[in-house]
Amino acid sequence: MHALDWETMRRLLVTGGAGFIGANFVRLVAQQRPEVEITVLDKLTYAGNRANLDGVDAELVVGDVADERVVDKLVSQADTVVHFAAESHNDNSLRDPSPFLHTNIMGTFVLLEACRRHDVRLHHVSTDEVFGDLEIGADTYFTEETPYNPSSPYSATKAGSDHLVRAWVRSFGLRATISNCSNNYGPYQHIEKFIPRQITNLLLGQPAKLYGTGEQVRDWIHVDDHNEAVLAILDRGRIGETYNIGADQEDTNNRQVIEMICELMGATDDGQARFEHVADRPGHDQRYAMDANKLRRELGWSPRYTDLREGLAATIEWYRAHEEWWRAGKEEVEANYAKQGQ
Ligand code: NAD
Ligand code: TDX
Repeated sequence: MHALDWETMRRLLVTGGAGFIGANFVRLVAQQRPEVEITVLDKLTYAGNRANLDGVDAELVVGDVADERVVDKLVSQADTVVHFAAESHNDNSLRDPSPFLHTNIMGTFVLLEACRRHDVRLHHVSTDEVFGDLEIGADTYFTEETPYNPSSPYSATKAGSDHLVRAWVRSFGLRATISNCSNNYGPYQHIEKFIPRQITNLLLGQPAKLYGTGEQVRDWIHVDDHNEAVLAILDRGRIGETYNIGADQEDTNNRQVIEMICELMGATDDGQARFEHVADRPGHDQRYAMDANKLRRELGWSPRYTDLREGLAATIEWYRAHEEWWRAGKEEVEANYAKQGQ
């Protein structure tokens, strides 16, 4: 199995490139590889935002990754595709799973068929959640060999998409790789997600919202570290392989993350952190922890953000400086959460 010759990557198609991780990826590529022509295919759902690509030299095509006509044309013009487009929020998948089936399963299928027809290299971006969850406090980690055991409609559809990619590699010789990454944080993350929700609540003088007891653990990684890993896989990854991505930061539970954010933002009342407990998420995964040794060893990748507190401080500053980016959508997001007692 051969790695991609990076010199041959000239025309890059990024699906979901107007969302959180995809837009940060497009920014990174535009900055590091100015010779690459970048096209973004994005449906601009509630999670996509044109403004995420402001000032970036990339063409945005507004369309659905499950639309065979538009996908076939764009893939035929590309030599490399990176697939971020997805419905990405667990809580939404519990309210209405239908768009998750459409985008995550059908969208991936349509893209795979186009890549097969045009013999185009694909990298599929996936999540640690496909493995299910781990016991809190146990010395266990997900490896690339951990059996899939997804819990929510979101993670089940991501698991399904990973299986499709592997089947297309094996059955049709598609030149594809997969990465499964842990929880990202950083600029441009939608305010429905845990960290930006708490930061923007506190900026508005509202309490942070903790599901249940807050003992759950996530393996937080800065979005730039995730995207550097995707570049390393495109550059040096072996076709047909899967790589776990994680920054070994699974020693802080949700409650501690909120306490850290409150402290960094000076949000304390008489020494009490300013948060409240709200209804727990049904089927809430307890702990995720990634073993990313294969990526580190084979591809020489390592994370630059190794101190969660520093990464959070920079992220808080970004949300403070970009209120115009998040303010308009805040009431609607909170109204939807309120309906669920969250
Ligand atoms: P996001 O929700 O912020 O962005 C998703 C983007 O996809 C949006 O711009 C949206 O408009 C677009 N999109 C949705 N449906 C589409 C469709 N049918 N056709 C075209 N575009 C469509 O998500 P994110 O957090 O940036 O996640 C990106 C990818 O990374 C997803 O595949 C997700 O599963 C994966 N991932 C996310 C995390 C995380 O912590 N956020 C961790 C690991 C993996
Ligand atoms: O207000 C909240 N309070 C809270 O305690 C929210 C929104 C979440 N939580 C908890 C639930 C989780 O234990 O925080 C943790 C993180 O929640 P999310 O940001 O919703 O992320 P998670 O469900 O862990 O999934 C994320 O990581 C894996 C991304 O949303 C996925 O796209 C990715 O695949």
